[in-house]
Amino acid sequence: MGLRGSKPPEARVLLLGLDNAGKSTLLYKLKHNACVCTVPTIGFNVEMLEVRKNRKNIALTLWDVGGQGKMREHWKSFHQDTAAVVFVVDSSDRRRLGEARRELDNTLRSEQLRGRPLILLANKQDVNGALNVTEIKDMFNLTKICSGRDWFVQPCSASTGVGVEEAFKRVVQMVKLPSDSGAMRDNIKETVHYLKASRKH
Ligand code: G3D
Ligand code: MG
Repeated sequence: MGLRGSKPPEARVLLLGLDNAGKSTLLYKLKHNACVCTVPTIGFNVEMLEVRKNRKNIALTLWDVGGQGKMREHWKSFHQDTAAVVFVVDSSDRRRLGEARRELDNTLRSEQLRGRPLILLANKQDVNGALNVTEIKDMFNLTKICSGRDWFVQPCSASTGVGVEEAFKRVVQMVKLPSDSGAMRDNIKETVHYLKASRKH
């Protein structure tokens, strides 16, 4: 926390990806350096981490929005004021790579995410037969779909922790800071209200 209760500016990072990609495992690994048993995320998990960037403290809020089909339609309500997108891919699940690619394509088409950096995490590298970074880059056609934004592919394993710290450092480096943190906080509150309301239906 900042001095005398002053809050550091917040930057929202979206953790997206299909269900089972490893988003929740990654979030817990980052926050607690622990592997916990995850259950499919219904709704969202959010964690805040304080980091330093450009000699300032910033609070990164990492939003792990449920990846199951039903929740994906809500992803777009998180796009506003997003400082970076982290898209997690299960590199070992070749069957679902096409589906993951379509979701990433859709996400990057969002007007509100225009120019926002993308960090693609090629997760589950510990699994035999997982696609490597070059294969993932080609498979997702990243050079083409990421024109006009910074992007990076980081191999990692959320279970073993290999590559997780590097991924996070990369996120901090690439994140775009909001110009108005007050407005950002209001937006986060609004999003929480929106999701709570939509879960009741
Ligand atoms: P999600 O939040 O993206 O839906 P989870 O995914 O974090 O819930 O993870 C889904 C499953 O993948 C979990 O297994 C989790 O342990 C596993 N997993 C996550 N990351 C890795 C990884 O890097 N390597 C391996 N081998 N497994 C991983 P279960 O069996 O609990 O469903
Ligand atoms: Mg989850």
